[in-house]
Amino acid sequence: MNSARIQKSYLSAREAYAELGVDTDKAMAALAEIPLSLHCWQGDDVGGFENTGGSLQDGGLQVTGNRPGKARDIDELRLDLEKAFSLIPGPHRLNLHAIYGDFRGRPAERDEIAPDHFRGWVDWARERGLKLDFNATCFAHPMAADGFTLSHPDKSVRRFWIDHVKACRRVSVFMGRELKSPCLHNLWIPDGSKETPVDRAAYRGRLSEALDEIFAVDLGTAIRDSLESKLFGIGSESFVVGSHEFYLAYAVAKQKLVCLDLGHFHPTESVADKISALLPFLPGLVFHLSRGVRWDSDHVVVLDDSILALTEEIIRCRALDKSHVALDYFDGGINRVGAWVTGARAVQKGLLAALLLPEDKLRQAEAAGDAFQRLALREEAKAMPAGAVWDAYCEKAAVPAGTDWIAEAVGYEKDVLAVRR
Ligand code: RNT
Ligand code: ZN
Repeated sequence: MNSARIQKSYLSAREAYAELGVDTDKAMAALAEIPLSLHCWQGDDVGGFENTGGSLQDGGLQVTGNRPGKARDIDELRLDLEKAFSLIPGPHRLNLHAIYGDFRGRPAERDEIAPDHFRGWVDWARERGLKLDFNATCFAHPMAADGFTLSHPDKSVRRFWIDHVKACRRVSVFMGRELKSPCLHNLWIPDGSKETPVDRAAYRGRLSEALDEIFAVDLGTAIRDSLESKLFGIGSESFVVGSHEFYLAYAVAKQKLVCLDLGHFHPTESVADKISALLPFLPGLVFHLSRGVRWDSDHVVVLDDSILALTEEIIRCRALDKSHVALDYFDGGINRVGAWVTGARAVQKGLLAALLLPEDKLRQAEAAGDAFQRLALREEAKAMPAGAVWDAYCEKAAVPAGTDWIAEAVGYEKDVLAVRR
């Protein structure tokens, strides 16, 4: 995109926003302070680098699409991530799952993983100014094949997964300390069933006990723990042990973070509306930005109403300090690097749109009880030139503005991804 044109459009946009009392330079500066946690698993369809013989479906996740080019090892994944990061403006985090450790030469069962398996990731992240987040992987493993992990009726299965999550928390502390930024450790488990169990309470009682054991050791400030609920999954249509109510109650009682995945609620339920209700009672919220389509929850994020509502609410509630914004989707059917960038830029555009709203005027109208002006102003704000501010922001961050990055993603797929067989 032509730099002179970007500047010209920006100056005109800046004036238009100033008329509404909005400072576009301030909005850009605020956006530059918001880290996004990019999910590593878009790069290889949640495959990971271990070899346990488990299949992804042993845990209720499914990736569709068979496009050539998924990362086959750590080096390829890092290369792809570097490409993606180069097309996304601003500061970043990388969100790793336990199955993405470096197990070359030192294979480990899930309950044996250790900081050493992630030293390479930490070094790589440090060199690039990235921070790391982490997830226990309680799926895609023979021990999860019957759909239960931490709430499993069999004590030895529970032991295995409890030990896995404990090990993952230790890895998180290592990452947080090494990179001098608290590592978010998020826990999602697939536990649930296709049909309704007779004794739901027993499953939830066991999960609660398992969590108590997992969190029994206070690991300090280098780690933050969050719990992610789900409404239903493949094979857990009738019952999910870790439902929203279960984790919310647990998190309030034990002061853990709650992870709200946009694809894990009833389609008409507003995740944005939950923020102001939950934040007063929780140490923080994690957002898994995803896009639900009918029964499936993991489509590439686009700038739709749910993202706009959520980003607006995060800004409006002054919730940034207590929010952790992460991406969570996987599409194996399109350019995988392009999928990362599409979602990340969509979220950033949503945040920018929120930062550019004429907040003072809207608050004044509300305080005056003027619902009409509040409504009309919000409507007009939708046609303001936010795109011109976005382009200027990209240029300032030295990443391609406008549509220029698309050609780069296409070229990368052609030159690098498509030749992987
Ligand atoms: C699954 C959850 C979970 C996973 C990742 C891979 O429904 O959304 O967050 O997508 O941990
Ligand atoms: Zn999620």
